[in-house]
Amino acid sequence: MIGASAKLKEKLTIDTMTAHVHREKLLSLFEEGQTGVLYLKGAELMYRHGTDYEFPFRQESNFWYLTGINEPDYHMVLDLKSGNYHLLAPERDEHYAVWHGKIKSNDEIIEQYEPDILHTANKLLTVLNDLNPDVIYCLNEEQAEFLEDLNRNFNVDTDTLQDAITYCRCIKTDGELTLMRRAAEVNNIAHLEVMKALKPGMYEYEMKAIFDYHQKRHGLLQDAYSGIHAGGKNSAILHYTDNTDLIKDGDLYLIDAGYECEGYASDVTRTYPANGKYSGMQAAVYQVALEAMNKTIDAIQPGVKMEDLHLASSRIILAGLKEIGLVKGSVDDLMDNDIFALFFPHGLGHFLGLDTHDVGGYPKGVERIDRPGIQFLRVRRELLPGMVITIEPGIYFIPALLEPALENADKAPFLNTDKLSGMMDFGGIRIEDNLIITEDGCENMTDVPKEISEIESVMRGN
Ligand SMILES: [Mn+2]
Repeated sequence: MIGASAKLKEKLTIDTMTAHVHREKLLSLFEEGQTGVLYLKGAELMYRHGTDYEFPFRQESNFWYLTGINEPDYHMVLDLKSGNYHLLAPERDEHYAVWHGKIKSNDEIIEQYEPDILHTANKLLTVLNDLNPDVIYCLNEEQAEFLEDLNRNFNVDTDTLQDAITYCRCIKTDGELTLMRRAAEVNNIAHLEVMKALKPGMYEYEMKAIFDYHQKRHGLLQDAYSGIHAGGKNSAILHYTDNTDLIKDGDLYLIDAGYECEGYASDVTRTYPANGKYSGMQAAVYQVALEAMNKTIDAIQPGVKMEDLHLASSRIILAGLKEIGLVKGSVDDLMDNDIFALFFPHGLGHFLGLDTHDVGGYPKGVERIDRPGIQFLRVRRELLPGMVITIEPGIYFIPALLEPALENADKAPFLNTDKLSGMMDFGGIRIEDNLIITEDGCENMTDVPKEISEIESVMRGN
Protein backbone atom coordinates (compact mmCIF):
# COMPACT_ATOMS: atom_id res chain seq x y z
CA MET A 1 0.00 0.00 0.00
CA ILE A 2 2.88 2.40 0.75
CA GLY A 3 4.29 1.72 -2.70
CA ALA A 4 0.91 2.36 -4.32
CA SER A 5 0.48 5.64 -2.46
CA ALA A 6 3.94 6.85 -3.41
CA LYS A 7 3.31 6.07 -7.07
CA LEU A 8 0.08 8.09 -6.98
CA LYS A 9 1.82 11.29 -5.88
CA GLU A 10 2.63 12.30 -9.46
CA LYS A 11 -0.08 14.72 -10.59
CA LEU A 12 -1.94 14.01 -13.82
CA THR A 13 -3.63 16.61 -16.00
CA ILE A 14 -5.50 16.56 -19.28
CA ASP A 15 -2.33 17.44 -21.14
CA THR A 16 -2.33 19.72 -24.14
CA MET A 17 -1.62 16.73 -26.38
CA THR A 18 -4.83 14.98 -25.23
CA ALA A 19 -6.93 18.13 -25.72
CA HIS A 20 -5.28 18.53 -29.14
CA VAL A 21 -6.20 14.93 -30.05
CA HIS A 22 -9.79 15.65 -28.98
CA ARG A 23 -10.00 18.78 -31.18
CA GLU A 24 -8.59 16.85 -34.16
CA LYS A 25 -11.08 14.05 -33.55
CA LEU A 26 -13.95 16.55 -33.51
CA LEU A 27 -12.72 18.41 -36.63
CA SER A 28 -12.40 15.10 -38.53
CA LEU A 29 -16.19 14.71 -38.29
CA PHE A 30 -16.71 17.79 -40.43
CA GLU A 31 -16.34 17.35 -44.16
CA GLU A 32 -13.38 18.79 -45.98
CA GLY A 33 -14.20 22.20 -47.38
CA GLN A 34 -16.92 22.77 -44.79
CA THR A 35 -16.89 26.32 -43.44
CA GLY A 36 -18.09 28.01 -40.30
CA VAL A 37 -16.73 27.96 -36.76
CA LEU A 38 -17.33 25.96 -33.61
CA TYR A 39 -17.87 28.07 -30.50
CA LEU A 40 -17.81 26.92 -26.87
CA LYS A 41 -18.22 29.01 -23.76
CA GLY A 42 -16.36 27.77 -20.70
CA ALA A 43 -18.02 27.68 -17.30
CA GLU A 44 -18.17 30.62 -14.90
CA LEU A 45 -17.85 30.58 -11.14
CA MET A 46 -21.07 29.74 -9.31
CA TYR A 47 -22.17 31.31 -6.05
CA ARG A 48 -24.63 30.16 -3.41
CA HIS A 49 -28.01 31.94 -3.61
CA GLY A 50 -26.71 35.40 -4.37
CA THR A 51 -24.06 35.36 -1.62
CA ASP A 52 -20.30 35.52 -2.10
CA TYR A 53 -19.88 31.84 -1.15
CA GLU A 54 -18.09 30.31 -4.15
CA PHE A 55 -18.76 26.70 -5.15
CA PRO A 56 -15.56 24.87 -6.11
CA PHE A 57 -14.99 25.59 -9.79
CA ARG A 58 -15.67 22.72 -12.15
CA GLN A 59 -15.29 23.22 -15.91
CA GLU A 60 -18.17 22.35 -18.24
CA SER A 61 -17.34 18.86 -19.53
CA ASN A 62 -17.33 19.55 -23.30
CA PHE A 63 -15.12 22.60 -22.84
CA TRP A 64 -12.72 20.65 -20.63
CA TYR A 65 -12.63 17.85 -23.19
CA LEU A 66 -11.54 20.19 -25.99
CA THR A 67 -9.21 22.56 -24.11
CA GLY A 68 -7.88 20.83 -20.99
CA ILE A 69 -8.64 24.11 -19.17
CA ASN A 70 -10.20 23.94 -15.74
CA GLU A 71 -10.39 27.69 -15.06
CA PRO A 72 -13.41 30.00 -15.26
CA ASP A 73 -14.37 32.53 -17.93
CA TYR A 74 -12.60 31.18 -21.04
CA HIS A 75 -14.10 30.87 -24.54
CA MET A 76 -12.89 28.90 -27.55
CA VAL A 77 -13.44 29.17 -31.28
CA LEU A 78 -12.38 26.48 -33.77
CA ASP A 79 -12.28 27.67 -37.36
CA LEU A 80 -13.28 24.84 -39.70
CA LYS A 81 -11.58 26.39 -42.74
CA SER A 82 -8.11 26.96 -41.27
CA GLY A 83 -8.34 24.52 -38.37
CA ASN A 84 -7.14 27.34 -36.10
CA TYR A 85 -7.83 27.08 -32.38
CA HIS A 86 -8.62 30.53 -30.96
CA LEU A 87 -8.58 30.76 -27.19
CA LEU A 88 -10.10 33.76 -25.41
CA ALA A 89 -8.81 34.28 -21.89
CA PRO A 90 -10.49 36.43 -19.24
CA GLU A 91 -9.00 39.84 -18.57
CA ARG A 92 -7.87 40.02 -14.96
CA ASP A 93 -7.01 43.26 -13.19
CA GLU A 94 -4.88 43.92 -10.12
CA HIS A 95 -7.93 43.53 -7.82
CA TYR A 96 -8.23 39.95 -9.01
CA ALA A 97 -4.58 39.35 -8.12
CA VAL A 98 -5.15 40.76 -4.61
CA TRP A 99 -8.04 38.40 -3.86
CA HIS A 100 -7.23 35.35 -5.99
CA GLY A 101 -3.47 35.39 -6.50
CA LYS A 102 -1.13 35.70 -9.43
CA ILE A 103 -2.55 36.52 -12.87
CA LYS A 104 -1.19 34.36 -15.69
CA SER A 105 0.70 36.25 -18.38
CA ASN A 106 -0.21 35.69 -22.03
CA ASP A 107 3.03 33.79 -22.48
CA GLU A 108 2.15 31.47 -19.62
CA ILE A 109 -1.32 30.83 -21.03
CA ILE A 110 0.11 30.09 -24.48
CA GLU A 111 2.73 27.78 -23.04
CA GLN A 112 0.23 25.91 -20.85
CA TYR A 113 -2.72 25.56 -23.25
CA GLU A 114 -1.10 25.91 -26.71
CA PRO A 115 -3.80 27.77 -28.64
CA ASP A 116 -2.98 28.78 -32.21
CA ILE A 117 -4.10 32.33 -31.40
CA LEU A 118 -4.72 33.86 -27.97
CA HIS A 119 -7.12 36.78 -27.44
CA THR A 120 -8.78 38.38 -24.45
CA ALA A 121 -12.40 37.45 -23.87
CA ASN A 122 -13.64 41.01 -24.46
CA LYS A 123 -12.46 40.60 -28.10
CA LEU A 124 -14.89 37.74 -28.81
CA LEU A 125 -17.15 39.83 -31.05
CA THR A 126 -14.16 41.17 -33.00
CA VAL A 127 -12.73 37.67 -33.46
CA LEU A 128 -16.04 36.32 -34.72
CA ASN A 129 -16.67 39.32 -36.98
CA ASP A 130 -13.17 38.98 -38.49
CA LEU A 131 -13.66 35.27 -39.17
CA ASN A 132 -17.07 36.17 -40.65
CA PRO A 133 -18.39 32.58 -40.51
CA ASP A 134 -21.43 31.54 -42.56
CA VAL A 135 -22.52 29.51 -39.53
CA ILE A 136 -21.51 29.28 -35.85
CA TYR A 137 -22.01 25.83 -34.33
CA CYS A 138 -22.63 25.98 -30.59
CA LEU A 139 -23.77 23.60 -27.85
CA ASN A 140 -27.18 24.80 -26.75
CA GLU A 141 -29.82 27.54 -26.75
CA GLU A 142 -28.21 29.42 -23.87
CA GLN A 143 -24.93 29.82 -25.76
CA ALA A 144 -26.84 30.61 -28.97
CA GLU A 145 -28.61 33.48 -27.19
CA PHE A 146 -25.30 34.71 -25.84
CA LEU A 147 -23.92 34.84 -29.40
CA GLU A 148 -27.04 36.47 -30.83
CA ASP A 149 -26.84 39.14 -28.13
CA LEU A 150 -23.34 39.93 -29.42
CA ASN A 151 -24.52 40.21 -33.02
CA ARG A 152 -28.10 39.68 -34.20
CA ASN A 153 -26.84 38.75 -37.71
CA PHE A 154 -24.96 35.63 -36.61
CA ASN A 155 -26.34 32.40 -38.08
CA VAL A 156 -26.21 30.02 -35.13
CA ASP A 157 -26.71 26.21 -35.26
CA THR A 158 -27.46 24.30 -32.04
CA ASP A 159 -28.06 20.82 -33.55
CA THR A 160 -24.70 19.71 -34.87
CA LEU A 161 -22.01 20.36 -32.26
CA GLN A 162 -23.57 18.56 -29.30
CA ASP A 163 -24.02 15.40 -31.38
CA ALA A 164 -20.49 15.60 -32.74
CA ILE A 165 -18.80 16.01 -29.34
CA THR A 166 -21.02 13.31 -27.84
CA TYR A 167 -19.94 10.97 -30.63
CA CYS A 168 -16.28 11.73 -29.79
CA ARG A 169 -16.71 11.35 -26.03
CA CYS A 170 -18.27 7.85 -26.26
CA ILE A 171 -15.00 6.23 -27.35
CA LYS A 172 -12.25 7.27 -24.96
CA THR A 173 -8.80 8.33 -26.17
CA ASP A 174 -5.64 6.94 -24.55
CA GLY A 175 -5.19 10.20 -22.63
CA GLU A 176 -8.67 9.86 -21.17
CA LEU A 177 -8.17 6.22 -20.23
CA THR A 178 -5.02 7.16 -18.29
CA LEU A 179 -7.04 9.61 -16.19
CA MET A 180 -9.90 7.16 -15.71
CA ARG A 181 -7.50 4.45 -14.55
CA ARG A 182 -6.08 6.89 -12.00
CA ALA A 183 -9.54 7.84 -10.71
CA ALA A 184 -10.28 4.11 -10.40
CA GLU A 185 -6.95 3.38 -8.72
CA VAL A 186 -7.55 5.95 -5.99
CA ASN A 187 -11.13 4.78 -5.63
CA ASN A 188 -9.89 1.21 -5.09
CA ILE A 189 -7.75 2.45 -2.18
CA ALA A 190 -10.53 4.57 -0.64
CA HIS A 191 -13.14 1.79 -0.84
CA LEU A 192 -10.76 -0.70 0.77
CA GLU A 193 -9.99 1.73 3.63
CA VAL A 194 -13.71 2.25 4.29
CA MET A 195 -14.27 -1.51 4.30
CA LYS A 196 -11.50 -1.92 6.89
CA ALA A 197 -12.86 0.89 9.08
CA LEU A 198 -16.54 -0.04 9.33
CA LYS A 199 -17.85 -1.11 12.76
CA PRO A 200 -21.39 -1.15 14.18
CA GLY A 201 -22.09 2.10 16.05
CA MET A 202 -20.44 4.34 13.46
CA TYR A 203 -22.47 7.00 11.69
CA GLU A 204 -22.91 7.08 7.92
CA TYR A 205 -21.17 10.47 7.80
CA GLU A 206 -18.11 8.98 9.51
CA MET A 207 -17.80 6.51 6.63
CA LYS A 208 -18.13 9.40 4.20
CA ALA A 209 -15.40 11.31 6.05
CA ILE A 210 -13.03 8.32 5.83
CA PHE A 211 -13.81 7.87 2.14
CA ASP A 212 -13.33 11.56 1.32
CA TYR A 213 -10.06 11.68 3.29
CA HIS A 214 -8.49 8.88 1.25
CA GLN A 215 -9.53 10.50 -2.05
CA LYS A 216 -8.20 13.90 -1.09
CA ARG A 217 -4.91 12.68 0.32
CA HIS A 218 -4.22 11.27 -3.14
CA GLY A 219 -4.97 14.59 -4.80
CA LEU A 220 -8.51 13.96 -6.04
CA LEU A 221 -10.46 16.93 -4.69
CA GLN A 222 -13.79 16.82 -6.50
CA ASP A 223 -16.42 14.16 -5.90
CA ALA A 224 -17.93 12.81 -9.10
CA TYR A 225 -21.43 12.75 -7.55
CA SER A 226 -23.03 12.94 -4.11
CA GLY A 227 -21.79 9.78 -2.43
CA ILE A 228 -24.21 7.27 -0.94
CA HIS A 229 -23.30 5.94 2.52
CA ALA A 230 -26.33 3.97 3.59
CA GLY A 231 -26.81 1.71 6.60
CA GLY A 232 -29.69 -0.73 7.10
CA LYS A 233 -32.91 0.11 5.29
CA ASN A 234 -31.37 3.29 3.85
CA SER A 235 -29.45 0.98 1.48
CA ALA A 236 -32.74 0.38 -0.36
CA ILE A 237 -33.10 4.11 -1.15
CA LEU A 238 -31.51 4.32 -4.58
CA HIS A 239 -30.20 7.89 -4.31
CA TYR A 240 -29.87 8.20 -0.54
CA THR A 241 -27.51 11.10 0.19
CA ASP A 242 -28.45 12.25 3.71
CA ASN A 243 -25.67 10.11 5.22
CA THR A 244 -26.82 11.03 8.74
CA ASP A 245 -27.84 7.78 10.43
CA LEU A 246 -26.26 5.35 12.87
CA ILE A 247 -25.12 2.04 11.38
CA LYS A 248 -26.17 -0.79 13.65
CA ASP A 249 -25.05 -4.36 14.34
CA GLY A 250 -26.81 -6.60 11.82
CA ASP A 251 -27.21 -3.80 9.24
CA LEU A 252 -25.95 -3.93 5.72
CA TYR A 253 -23.89 -0.90 4.67
CA LEU A 254 -23.98 0.25 1.04
CA ILE A 255 -21.35 2.67 -0.26
CA ASP A 256 -21.70 4.11 -3.78
CA ALA A 257 -19.03 6.78 -4.21
CA GLY A 258 -16.20 8.05 -6.37
CA TYR A 259 -14.10 11.08 -7.18
CA GLU A 260 -12.87 12.67 -10.39
CA CYS A 261 -9.32 12.72 -11.72
CA GLU A 262 -9.08 15.85 -13.90
CA GLY A 263 -12.81 15.62 -14.50
CA TYR A 264 -12.89 11.86 -15.19
CA ALA A 265 -15.18 9.98 -12.83
CA SER A 266 -14.99 6.75 -10.92
CA ASP A 267 -18.27 5.24 -9.69
CA VAL A 268 -18.03 2.14 -7.51
CA THR A 269 -20.48 0.42 -5.15
CA ARG A 270 -19.98 -2.24 -2.51
CA THR A 271 -22.39 -3.64 0.09
CA TYR A 272 -21.24 -5.43 3.23
CA PRO A 273 -22.34 -6.18 6.78
CA ALA A 274 -21.60 -3.62 9.51
CA ASN A 275 -20.46 -6.39 11.87
CA GLY A 276 -18.17 -8.02 9.33
CA LYS A 277 -20.17 -11.22 8.83
CA TYR A 278 -23.11 -11.60 6.40
CA SER A 279 -26.18 -13.19 8.01
CA GLY A 280 -27.68 -16.22 6.24
CA MET A 281 -30.20 -14.18 4.25
CA GLN A 282 -27.74 -11.34 3.59
CA ALA A 283 -25.21 -13.84 2.22
CA ALA A 284 -27.84 -15.60 0.09
CA VAL A 285 -29.11 -12.39 -1.53
CA TYR A 286 -25.59 -10.99 -1.90
CA GLN A 287 -24.47 -14.14 -3.71
CA VAL A 288 -27.30 -13.70 -6.24
CA ALA A 289 -26.28 -10.10 -6.98
CA LEU A 290 -22.65 -11.20 -7.26
CA GLU A 291 -23.53 -13.95 -9.70
CA ALA A 292 -25.42 -11.45 -11.86
CA MET A 293 -22.34 -9.21 -11.70
CA ASN A 294 -19.78 -11.88 -12.57
CA LYS A 295 -21.81 -13.45 -15.37
CA THR A 296 -22.54 -10.04 -16.91
CA ILE A 297 -18.86 -9.14 -16.91
CA ASP A 298 -18.03 -12.52 -18.50
CA ALA A 299 -20.60 -11.82 -21.25
CA ILE A 300 -19.17 -8.43 -22.22
CA GLN A 301 -17.82 -8.37 -25.78
CA PRO A 302 -17.77 -5.72 -28.48
CA GLY A 303 -21.13 -5.87 -30.25
CA VAL A 304 -23.13 -6.89 -27.18
CA LYS A 305 -26.12 -4.63 -26.44
CA MET A 306 -26.61 -3.17 -22.96
CA GLU A 307 -30.34 -3.94 -22.97
CA ASP A 308 -29.57 -7.63 -23.60
CA LEU A 309 -27.11 -7.64 -20.68
CA HIS A 310 -29.75 -5.95 -18.51
CA LEU A 311 -32.36 -8.60 -19.29
CA ALA A 312 -29.88 -11.47 -18.87
CA SER A 313 -28.83 -10.20 -15.44
CA SER A 314 -32.51 -9.76 -14.50
CA ARG A 315 -33.03 -13.45 -15.27
CA ILE A 316 -30.08 -14.42 -13.09
CA ILE A 317 -31.50 -12.31 -10.25
CA LEU A 318 -34.93 -13.95 -10.55
CA ALA A 319 -33.48 -17.46 -10.73
CA GLY A 320 -31.46 -16.72 -7.58
CA LEU A 321 -34.40 -15.23 -5.68
CA LYS A 322 -36.43 -18.29 -6.65
CA GLU A 323 -33.67 -20.53 -5.28
CA ILE A 324 -33.81 -18.66 -1.95
CA GLY A 325 -37.60 -19.01 -1.96
CA LEU A 326 -38.49 -15.32 -2.20
CA VAL A 327 -40.28 -15.63 -5.56
CA LYS A 328 -42.29 -18.44 -7.17
CA GLY A 329 -42.96 -19.65 -10.71
CA SER A 330 -40.84 -20.22 -13.81
CA VAL A 331 -38.18 -17.65 -14.62
CA ASP A 332 -39.92 -17.07 -17.99
CA ASP A 333 -43.23 -16.27 -16.27
CA LEU A 334 -41.46 -14.09 -13.70
CA MET A 335 -39.76 -12.16 -16.51
CA ASP A 336 -42.98 -11.86 -18.55
CA ASN A 337 -44.69 -10.33 -15.52
CA ASP A 338 -41.86 -7.86 -14.85
CA ILE A 339 -41.22 -9.25 -11.37
CA PHE A 340 -37.51 -8.40 -11.79
CA ALA A 341 -38.40 -4.70 -11.72
CA LEU A 342 -39.73 -5.05 -8.14
CA PHE A 343 -36.26 -6.04 -6.90
CA PHE A 344 -33.97 -4.45 -9.53
CA PRO A 345 -35.70 -1.20 -10.47
CA HIS A 346 -32.75 0.68 -12.03
CA GLY A 347 -30.54 0.26 -15.09
CA LEU A 348 -27.68 -2.26 -15.22
CA GLY A 349 -25.09 0.41 -15.95
CA HIS A 350 -24.14 3.60 -17.75
CA PHE A 351 -21.34 5.26 -19.66
CA LEU A 352 -18.67 6.82 -17.47
CA GLY A 353 -16.31 9.67 -18.35
CA LEU A 354 -16.20 13.42 -17.77
CA ASP A 355 -19.70 12.96 -16.42
CA THR A 356 -20.64 10.15 -14.07
CA HIS A 357 -23.68 9.40 -16.21
CA ASP A 358 -21.69 10.12 -19.34
CA VAL A 359 -23.12 11.22 -22.67
CA GLY A 360 -24.11 9.08 -25.63
CA GLY A 361 -26.15 6.27 -24.09
CA TYR A 362 -28.98 6.82 -26.56
CA PRO A 363 -27.90 7.58 -30.14
CA LYS A 364 -30.34 9.67 -32.18
CA GLY A 365 -33.50 7.74 -32.98
CA VAL A 366 -33.09 5.18 -30.19
CA GLU A 367 -35.80 5.48 -27.55
CA ARG A 368 -36.08 4.19 -24.01
CA ILE A 369 -37.81 0.82 -23.59
CA ASP A 370 -41.25 1.36 -22.09
CA ARG A 371 -41.10 -1.42 -19.52
CA PRO A 372 -40.70 -1.40 -15.71
CA GLY A 373 -37.07 -1.52 -14.55
CA ILE A 374 -35.41 -1.32 -17.94
CA GLN A 375 -37.01 2.07 -18.68
CA PHE A 376 -34.27 3.59 -16.50
CA LEU A 377 -31.41 1.97 -18.41
CA ARG A 378 -29.08 4.79 -19.43
CA VAL A 379 -27.34 3.03 -22.34
CA ARG A 380 -29.10 1.35 -25.24
CA ARG A 381 -26.56 0.54 -27.87
CA GLU A 382 -23.86 -1.94 -28.85
CA LEU A 383 -20.71 -1.82 -26.79
CA LEU A 384 -17.51 -0.96 -28.68
CA PRO A 385 -13.81 -1.02 -27.74
CA GLY A 386 -12.83 2.19 -25.94
CA MET A 387 -16.20 2.72 -24.32
CA VAL A 388 -16.19 2.89 -20.51
CA ILE A 389 -19.22 1.59 -18.64
CA THR A 390 -20.36 0.68 -15.17
CA ILE A 391 -21.98 -2.66 -14.42
CA GLU A 392 -24.12 -2.43 -11.29
CA PRO A 393 -26.78 -5.08 -10.68
CA GLY A 394 -28.73 -4.68 -7.46
CA ILE A 395 -31.37 -6.42 -5.37
CA TYR A 396 -33.49 -4.25 -3.08
CA PHE A 397 -36.37 -4.71 -0.68
CA ILE A 398 -38.16 -1.40 -1.24
CA PRO A 399 -41.43 -1.13 0.70
CA ALA A 400 -42.83 1.39 -1.82
CA LEU A 401 -42.56 -1.28 -4.55
CA LEU A 402 -43.08 -4.54 -2.63
CA GLU A 403 -46.00 -3.63 -0.37
CA PRO A 404 -48.35 -2.72 -3.25
CA ALA A 405 -47.11 -5.76 -5.22
CA LEU A 406 -48.02 -8.08 -2.32
CA GLU A 407 -51.58 -6.67 -2.56
CA ASN A 408 -51.70 -6.89 -6.36
CA ALA A 409 -53.56 -9.87 -7.81
CA ASP A 410 -51.21 -10.10 -10.83
CA LYS A 411 -47.95 -9.86 -8.86
CA ALA A 412 -48.73 -11.55 -5.52
CA PRO A 413 -48.89 -15.12 -6.91
CA PHE A 414 -45.19 -14.81 -7.82
CA LEU A 415 -44.14 -13.53 -4.39
CA ASN A 416 -43.52 -15.37 -1.13
CA THR A 417 -45.61 -13.12 1.11
CA ASP A 418 -44.52 -14.72 4.39
CA LYS A 419 -40.82 -14.22 3.76
CA LEU A 420 -40.99 -10.88 1.96
CA SER A 421 -43.26 -9.16 4.46
CA GLY A 422 -40.55 -9.71 7.08
CA MET A 423 -37.85 -8.11 4.87
CA MET A 424 -39.03 -4.52 4.58
CA ASP A 425 -36.08 -3.35 6.73
CA PHE A 426 -33.52 -5.58 5.00
CA GLY A 427 -32.28 -2.76 2.76
CA GLY A 428 -30.62 -3.42 -0.58
CA ILE A 429 -27.47 -4.75 -2.19
CA ARG A 430 -25.66 -3.24 -5.15
CA ILE A 431 -22.26 -4.15 -6.58
CA GLU A 432 -20.71 -1.83 -9.17
CA ASP A 433 -17.45 -1.95 -11.13
CA ASN A 434 -16.01 0.30 -13.87
CA LEU A 435 -14.97 -1.36 -17.13
CA ILE A 436 -13.20 -0.44 -20.34
CA ILE A 437 -14.52 -2.37 -23.34
CA THR A 438 -11.60 -3.99 -25.20
CA GLU A 439 -11.24 -5.89 -28.49
CA ASP A 440 -11.87 -9.22 -26.79
CA GLY A 441 -13.88 -8.39 -23.66
CA CYS A 442 -13.16 -5.81 -21.02
CA GLU A 443 -10.59 -4.41 -18.63
CA ASN A 444 -12.01 -4.12 -15.12
CA MET A 445 -10.50 -1.01 -13.51
CA THR A 446 -12.19 -1.72 -10.18
CA ASP A 447 -10.23 -3.85 -7.77
CA VAL A 448 -12.13 -3.80 -4.48
CA PRO A 449 -13.01 -7.09 -2.73
CA LYS A 450 -16.44 -8.36 -3.74
CA GLU A 451 -16.44 -12.10 -2.94
CA ILE A 452 -18.02 -12.77 0.47
CA SER A 453 -14.93 -14.56 1.79
CA GLU A 454 -12.62 -11.69 0.69
CA ILE A 455 -14.83 -9.03 2.27
CA GLU A 456 -15.19 -10.90 5.56
CA SER A 457 -11.45 -11.47 5.63
CA VAL A 458 -10.71 -7.74 5.13
CA MET A 459 -13.23 -6.81 7.81
CA ARG A 460 -11.67 -9.28 10.27
CA GLY A 461 -8.42 -7.40 9.74
CA ASN A 462 -6.68 -10.24 7.92
MN1 LIG B 1 -23.23 4.12 -11.27
